[in-house]
Amino acid sequence: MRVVFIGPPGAGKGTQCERLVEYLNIPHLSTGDMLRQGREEKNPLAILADQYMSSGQLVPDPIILQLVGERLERADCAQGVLFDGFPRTVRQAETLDRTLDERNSPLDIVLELQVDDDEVVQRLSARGRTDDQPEVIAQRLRSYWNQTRPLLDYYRTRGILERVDGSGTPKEVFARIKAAVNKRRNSPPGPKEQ
Ligand code: B4P
Repeated sequence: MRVVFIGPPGAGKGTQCERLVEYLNIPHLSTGDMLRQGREEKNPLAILADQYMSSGQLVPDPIILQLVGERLERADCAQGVLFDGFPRTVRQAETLDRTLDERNSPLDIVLELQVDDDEVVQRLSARGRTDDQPEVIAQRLRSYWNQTRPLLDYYRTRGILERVDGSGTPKEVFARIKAAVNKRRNSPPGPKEQ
């Protein structure tokens, strides 16, 4: 399966993706993890990206698209992939669609993990990563509402969007995700929604 995970920062994407890749036995492509790993390895693109990440802004599309394009070339992505935190802009989504269409392997499902802003702030403040400072969290939420939320309509009109309630324990949330994924697996995509 080819799955996209969308949700505000701190919605639990990373937490749930770890479980889902194991369940579906597909590789996990997390742009956030790739950028952080690149930063550790002093990769020039990731170092450039760091100034955006540390201020809570989205990294420019060309940097992200280059990183993802290179990753998708690897053989393990041939049978399926879980995109975590990518795409985050309509331009990223359009580029991904074109790439997958060329391979005749379109997305199967887009999961929207829904958690309200207060809960997000609470979760991220408890984690304490360098970009989990209050003013950076506020900017990450603004980036989500302004640049990433429009993607939901993009995928809704394609008939592949599934909403999942991200509240409750990680186990409860994962049970809802499994149900949404299995519903799609057992029924082929319906006609496109208008
Ligand atoms: P990401 O690494 O994708 O980080 P995130 O959106 O903050 O989500 P994350 O995965 O960390 O949080 P999670 O919900 O799992 O992005 C970081 C930055 O990289 C972005 O701000 C941006 O600058 C850049 N970037 C990445 N991809 C990009 C792209 N495509 N385009 C442009 N820029 C890009 O977990 C949060 C916390 O909640 C954890 O501590 C977890 O333990 C906890 N938690 C999870 N589930 C919970 C539950 N059910 N109950 C309570 N706590 C829970």
